[in-house]
Amino acid sequence: MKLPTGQSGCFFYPGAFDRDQQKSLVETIRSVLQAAPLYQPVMPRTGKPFSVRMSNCGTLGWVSDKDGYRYQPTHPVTGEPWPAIPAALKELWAVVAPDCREPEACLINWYAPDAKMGMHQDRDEKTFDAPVVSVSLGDDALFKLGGTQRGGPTESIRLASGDVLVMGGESRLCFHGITRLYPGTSTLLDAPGRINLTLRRVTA
Ligand code: MD6
Ligand code: FE
Repeated sequence: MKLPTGQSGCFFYPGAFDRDQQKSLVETIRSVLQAAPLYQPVMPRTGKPFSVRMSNCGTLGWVSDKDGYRYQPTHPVTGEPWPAIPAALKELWAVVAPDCREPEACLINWYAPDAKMGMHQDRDEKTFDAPVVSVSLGDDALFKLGGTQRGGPTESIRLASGDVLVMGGESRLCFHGITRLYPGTSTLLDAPGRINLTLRRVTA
């Protein structure tokens, strides 16, 4: 995909997971969330809560609290190790990032209908050699994608259930965020809302 700012390495695969695959992925994520419940992260310093609730699977999980952003091997509330990354997601990684070592972290973001995600870069990993691979499930969302400098030109992509977005290469550090959801556009989940999964390699 050609970005407004010209970076290469960003790939969009609409409908990469069909309906049955999405259903099965949701069931798998539900069982992950039974072991590692969604919690409400807060912003470093300010302690302002995110509107998105989060959990993780993998050997490392991304967490945010008053002390900062980091990866850690255990759930911040239960203290338990994160569950393993489901096979279907490891298979996706092998297809879209065949030359990279296996993913270590899968961040699970849950959006209520009014939740958003501010513009950010994914830069807490020790290596940027591997892409971030994202899967959307449930209601459509508007994804805003810019360049590597905050405040530059952006474009918006409407992400639907089953879509996969890969941000690697020059696009790995591009700013991005979720502007809004379109509640009621998917019947995949029992209630309005959206799940986003992002797979990452954290260590070199
Ligand atoms: C979301 N996604 O789609 C938020 N990050 O809800 C991300 O923050 C993201 O989709 C890095 C690469 C791809 C992404
Ligand atoms: Fe991100």
